[in-house]
This record gives sequence, C-alpha cells and structure tokens, in this order.
Amino acid sequence: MKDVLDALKKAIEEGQAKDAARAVRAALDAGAEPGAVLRDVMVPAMDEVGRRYECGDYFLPEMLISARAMKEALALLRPRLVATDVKPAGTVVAGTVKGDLHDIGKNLVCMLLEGAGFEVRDLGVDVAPEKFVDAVRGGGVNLVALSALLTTTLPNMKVTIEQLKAAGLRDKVGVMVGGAPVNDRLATEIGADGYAEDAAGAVALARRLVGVPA
Ligand code: B1M
Repeated sequence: MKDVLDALKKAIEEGQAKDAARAVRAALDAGAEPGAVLRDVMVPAMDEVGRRYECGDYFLPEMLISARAMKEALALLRPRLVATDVKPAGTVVAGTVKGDLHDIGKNLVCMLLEGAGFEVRDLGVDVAPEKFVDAVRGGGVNLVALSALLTTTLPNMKVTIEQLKAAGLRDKVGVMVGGAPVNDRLATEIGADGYAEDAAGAVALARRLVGVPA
C-alpha cells in the first residue's frame, strides 16, 4: 500500500494525471480509506506543489498540471466521499470569491457538505458578490460558503457580506469562510459567522450553524 500512496503523491506533485488516477484506483481497490488518502496524501502533495512554486522550482504551468492531476484523482474519490444516507441538513450556496480561480479546496468542501446531507449550489470560481446575493435572494438558502486562496481576494469576502447586508439578506443566512489565508480573527472582523480550517471542519461548522447535531 505504501508504494501505491507514494506513487499517488509523486504523480500529483509532478502533474501526471493518468498515473494519479491509476494510483487512486489501486489504493481504493486495496481497501484504503478515501478520507485518509485525501488528508494524508493528496492535500500534502498540493502543499508540496505550493512550496516548490514559492521557492521558484515550479512556475504557473507546473502548478496548473498538478491541479489537473489532483482534480482527476479527486473525481475518482468523489463517489465515496459523497455517499450518504443522511437526512437533508440544509442548503448551501458556495463559491470562490471574485478574482480568485482556486477551486480544489472549495470543491472538496462542497463534496463533504453533500456527503453530510447538505444540498450544495456551487456557483464556481471568481464569483461576484452580486451573484451570491442573487442566489440567496432566490430563496431556500441556509448558508453561504465563501472560499479564498489569495491574500488579494480576501477583501472580496467582506464585500460579499456587506452586499448581503445591503440587500437585507444577511440575517437570513449563516456565512462561513475558509481558505489558506483565512483565520478566525479575519472571519470575526469581516462579520462572518464562522471559519473552518479544512473541509471536515467546514462540515462541522455548517452543522453547527444550521443547528444539526454533529
Ligand atoms: Co495558486 N497560489 N495562484 N494556483 N496555488 C497559491 C494559493 C499560493 C499559496 C502558492 C504559493 O505562493 N505558495 C499563492 C497565494 C499567495 C497568497 O496570496 N497568499 C498562489 C498564487 C500567488 C497564485 C497566482 C497569483 C500565481 C500567478 O498568477 N502568478 C495565480 C492566481 C490566479 C487567480 O486565482 N486569480 C494562481 C493560480 C493557480 C492555478 C490556477 C495554477 C492553480 C489553481 C487551480 C485550481 O484550483 N483549479 C493554483 C494552485 C494549484 C495553487 C496551490 C499550489 C494549491 C492550492 C490547492 O488546490 N490546495 C496553492 C499553494 C497551497 O495552497 N499550498 C496556491 C489543495 C486544497 C485541497 O487546499 O485550497 O487550501 P485549499 O483548501 C483547503 C482549505 O484551505 C479549506 O479546506 C480545503 C480542504 O481541506 N478551505 C475551506 C478552502 N476553502 C474553504 C471554505 C470553507 C472552509 C474551508 O468554508 C466556506
């Protein structure tokens, strides 16, 4: 099993999508637990890609092909992560904020929320505040989940919350925020209802915000 998981990590780090897919299938066939594969192998592989980018070993194209490999591997885990017989817990409108194209973490949060019984309306990436407002105005929404990976796009979380307020909708929904540069303090400062560090934490937070027992 260790060889398979090492091969998966290497394939994501080096952007070999086919090898990554092959390794995920092999790991699942050998009985690996999908959550552990994600947490212990795939997420650290993307962290390593970020580290290589930061120190100048990788450039944008390498980051991009690693992201593609990660997404292919994630697609194979998806059926296992979202398999659920949990009662509907509420509806979440999710998206990566305006100016930000990072969606792997947001997709993961959406998958685990679905797996926990939430209906998820994923608005995608580079989502303008008005789009979040329109989605909430449409009705039936309990939570808004905002993701941001860039320090430069963090302010758009605040703008989105302010636009919800201006539209008179802020009190009707819980707002949760997350992404690598986000923290508890920022969440409080911008008027969000909570911050989660990772996708599993996002599920726990979402349950708390809608009053569903963990
Ligand atoms: Co970008 N990028 N990137 N990038 N990229 C980072 C984020 C960076 C940290 C890399 C680095 O320098 N080390 C850096 C940001 C620095 C900063 O602002 N602090 C960076 C940069 C600078 C950039 C560009 C500006 C580069 C450039 O153009 N010069 C550019 C910006 C483009 C844009 O968005 N406008 C850019 C582009 C890209 C790609 C397109 C090539 C690609 C994204 C592809 C895609 O997502 N479809 C990419 C990638 C892959 C990364 C890294 C390497 C990996 C991100 C990732 O997918 N991680 C990243 C470095 C890193 O994070 N270590 C980096 C895996 C994922 C599972 O984790 O997304 O953190 P993460 O999600 C976690 C938690 O954060 C949390 O749960 C998730 C699962 O546990 N979470 C939430 C996320 N959202 C949440 C919401 C919640 C709760 C929890 O509630 C609502």
